[in-house]
Amino acid sequence: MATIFSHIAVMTFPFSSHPSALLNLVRRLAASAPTVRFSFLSTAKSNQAIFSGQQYDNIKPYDISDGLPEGYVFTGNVHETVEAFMKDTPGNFKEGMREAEAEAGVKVSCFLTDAFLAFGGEMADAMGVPWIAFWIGGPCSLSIHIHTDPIRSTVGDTGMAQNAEQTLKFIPGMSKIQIRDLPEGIIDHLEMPIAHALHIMGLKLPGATAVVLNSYEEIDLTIITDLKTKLKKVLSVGPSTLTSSSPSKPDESGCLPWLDKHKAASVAYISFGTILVPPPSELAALAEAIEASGVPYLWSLPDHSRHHLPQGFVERTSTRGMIVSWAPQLQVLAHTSVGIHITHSGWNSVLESISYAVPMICRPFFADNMLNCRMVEDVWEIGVRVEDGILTKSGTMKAIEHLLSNDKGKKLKENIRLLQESAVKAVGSNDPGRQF
Ligand code: U2F
Repeated sequence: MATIFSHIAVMTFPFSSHPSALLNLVRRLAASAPTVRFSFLSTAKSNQAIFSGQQYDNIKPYDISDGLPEGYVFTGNVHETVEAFMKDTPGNFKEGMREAEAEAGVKVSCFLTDAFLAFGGEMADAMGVPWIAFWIGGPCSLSIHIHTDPIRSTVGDTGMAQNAEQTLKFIPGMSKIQIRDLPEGIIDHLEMPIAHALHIMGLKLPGATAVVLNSYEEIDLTIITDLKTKLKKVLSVGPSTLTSSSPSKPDESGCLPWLDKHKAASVAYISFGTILVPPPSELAALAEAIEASGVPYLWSLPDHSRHHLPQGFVERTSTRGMIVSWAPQLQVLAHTSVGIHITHSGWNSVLESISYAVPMICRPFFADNMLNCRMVEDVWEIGVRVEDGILTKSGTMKAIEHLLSNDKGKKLKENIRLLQESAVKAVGSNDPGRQF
């Protein structure tokens, strides 16, 4: 290991895809700055999952408290674990940082944090060092958090229902976004602890030395231009998909050889991200739609949800379907057989679909999902939202037909190819499949 000249404390929000996206960025930075030590502070569970035994010369993971009582058994409620963790901040990070400084023998001279952790800015201020915040979501959702107060004052006390269809045309680049697309915690559900943290984040980010976006400028030029007038420095470094050098996990279930057996652009890939499982009735409806449409499918579905599928569905569709508990999503979307992505519209999933030009069927659930879905359907026109926003048999079949149809589907495909081209150009790569 080279002599350490400076020391960066990296602070993660240890849930869903947040830590792995931040580690992707840190790996890129660490490779080009071998004399900088990156102390990666996260919970033991998250560090174990994302490092999975892998070691780096100048990135060192440190486990910090998750705030949960000893012997805690997960109840299925993610909000509970997020709340416990947030209550333990910033003390748990300060303790981790002291340990890292003692071991490295070099004081921390910069903070790189998940943007959710705005107290990282206060820690940096107190030490007189820079704060770099990483926004894992899209420019559109960041803009919402930066403009939370103007949105609240425009809507007033009348709430979501009264204003559902009102657009945010008073925010640059957001004229297609409606009030009903807003994440919880902007004008309703203000009691959620994460809502408070995100409001504070929106107020503090203008003080950050720089905000790093997991996106690229051409995708949302007007929004990013506006963000640049509100933030000191905006660095667009994505899509991280096209810049990372290894897939998240190996193809243990054999998805790729299975895909090899199918025709080009014929398979529907289904996944709802890292934390969400649709309600049982929607899982059943989706399965019925898949069966009736005859489309081949690859479904990433946690084991504990499989009993919600209609009886006999797996057997009846076994020659054209595969269900796995985890798929190597990047490689799956990069595979020529995949022609449809059925998704919750999490930002990483949307960016990955764009990176490999796979049009989407969106069933948004929470947080930024509704915003991303609106952008996909109405701004970029690279996918459709399922009818009435929920998975029904007939609505999902219509969406599948739409994507497979010659005229409408072709247009979506052309649009997403153009976005893919601009993404590839933005990260300076000629071949989006090069990392596999
Ligand atoms: C939360 O999002 P999620 O982590 O649930 O969803 P995504 O942002 O779409 O990220 C999912 C990642 O997990 C990977 C996939 C994505 O990189 O490639 N993955 C996989 O490799 N294999 C699988 O079988 C399933 C998933 C939140 F829900 C969203 O609203 C936010 O946009 C996001 C960022 O804040 O965090």
